[in-house]
Amino acid sequence: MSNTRAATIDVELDEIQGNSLGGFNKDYQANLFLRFRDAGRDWVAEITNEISDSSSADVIQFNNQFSALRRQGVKNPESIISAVWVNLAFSWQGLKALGIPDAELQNFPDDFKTGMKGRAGIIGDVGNSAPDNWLDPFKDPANIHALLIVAADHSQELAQKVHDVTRTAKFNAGVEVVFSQPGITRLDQPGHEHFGFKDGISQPGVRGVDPPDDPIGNPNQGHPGQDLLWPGEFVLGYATQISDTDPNFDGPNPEPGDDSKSGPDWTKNGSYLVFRRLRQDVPAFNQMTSELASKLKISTDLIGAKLVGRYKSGAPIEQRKFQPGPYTPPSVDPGDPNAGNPAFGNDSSLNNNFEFGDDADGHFCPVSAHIRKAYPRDEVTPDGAPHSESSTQTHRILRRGIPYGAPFVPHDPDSAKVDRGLLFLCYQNSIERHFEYIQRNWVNATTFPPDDKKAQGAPNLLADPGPDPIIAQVPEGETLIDPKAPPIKVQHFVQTTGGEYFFSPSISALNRIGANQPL
Ligand code: N7H
Repeated sequence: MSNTRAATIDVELDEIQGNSLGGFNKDYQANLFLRFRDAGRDWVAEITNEISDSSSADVIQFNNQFSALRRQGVKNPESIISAVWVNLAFSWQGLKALGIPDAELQNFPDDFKTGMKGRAGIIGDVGNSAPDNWLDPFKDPANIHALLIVAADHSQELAQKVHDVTRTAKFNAGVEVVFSQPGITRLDQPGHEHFGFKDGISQPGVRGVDPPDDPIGNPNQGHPGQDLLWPGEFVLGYATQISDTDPNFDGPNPEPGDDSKSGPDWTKNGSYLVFRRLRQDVPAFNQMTSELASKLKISTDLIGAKLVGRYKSGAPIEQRKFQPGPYTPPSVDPGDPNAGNPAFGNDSSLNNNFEFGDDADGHFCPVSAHIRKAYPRDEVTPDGAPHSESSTQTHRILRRGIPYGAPFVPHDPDSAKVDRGLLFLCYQNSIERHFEYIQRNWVNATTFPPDDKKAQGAPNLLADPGPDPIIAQVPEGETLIDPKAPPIKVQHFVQTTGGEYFFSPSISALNRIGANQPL
């Protein structure tokens, strides 16, 4: 990544809803799935007033202030500043229910028109993750017209806002709540998901939004290890990544590609949103990791890190770059948090600054680890070297997930029965090219990442990598944890229990929909 050409772009942040480019990042979130009645548009006009104050410009400004307070040593900045955000996205059925003309509706891409239930076969929702086993509201997508997201720093502020926006005459006349799904971060382990791992560390950097922040002055890098991508990968109407590059260039192509376009013209500054309700069986996951640890004679910390690619603290397992001299793995695994340097988990200048190319056989970070399957960085992909990294950067997502359900309390039989998991949300310019591509070609593909030496008759790996050991929807997989040992059986404890595809329009498009004006 030695290129030094700077590239800037103006992004209309006031026009773009805040959870896409900004990221709400709140402790409390209400997710209201709505069905429109005939007067749905009048309510859209009303709620757009709220959404105008929850643009990406508003959210980014707030998040910057919040981070500045943290840097000054304030432990709980939400006791000094807080905000409540509101965003809205429509399913294709919802746009239809609002009376968007058929010629425009047909212009949307097939993935969005078909919806998540219809695409279950493509994204691998089978067995207990199949739509027949989803929660009732998601079994009948014709009733899910919109997703209203309300997010807040404090539970009382969230409750008040939800009350305010759902008690108006226009809401009662135009909308019905089909399903309400609360999200709440783990207050016992802030920033960690229910299996115990720190989440939300690695996100793509967006040009025109995230400033270059690289100590060696590379204008194409955000935080060290975070490539800056063209905003059109996530929002419509802007330059995109180019999927190939000069073979001598190290890193993704920094030149701007064509502007992203999808659906009718009024989709500019909009983004496609995937919502997925993923249940996690935490006691079963814990039991499996301790059984695997005794079988392999390693610590539970290390087996967890091998499955995910990061220790629970967030420290990447791939951290040789920071070891002085040639790295030798310790003969006894010191375990998390003493593995390597615990600061790797929290320090944004360290915790994402790694690649996989020097560890092609997965000796340190298994080729099957969740973060390696879901974002292979400089890994050779089926698109083939030397363009792999440029191509990989056309399949990134802005993840905006939040846990749901109370954390698991060991030895409490009632706690084991609680429904808990992750509400997985992500934004992109095309669901097929981003979320679905990751599911289909990487996460669920047992041969991904490919063995780059196999074709030359000297394979690096003893077997195929296997499915993603954390999120693959088949009950278990043969997973390659050690390149020179036979794969091991890993059971999977994440189950899809519902979801839908949405489109999050620009704020001016929302205004025009509400006012019943031509789009
Ligand atoms: Fe994953 N986990 O706790 O194990 N994820 N994820 N994910 N995930 C990541 O780097 C997890 C899910 C991605 O940039 C971390 O920010 C769980 C889906 C991507 O290096 C952890 C669930 C999809 C990344 C988890 C779940 C992805 C990522 C490390 C479900 C897409 C960034 C924290 C219950 C189809 C990789 C971090 C990168 C990171 C976990 C779901 C994708 C700890 C438990 C459905 C792209």
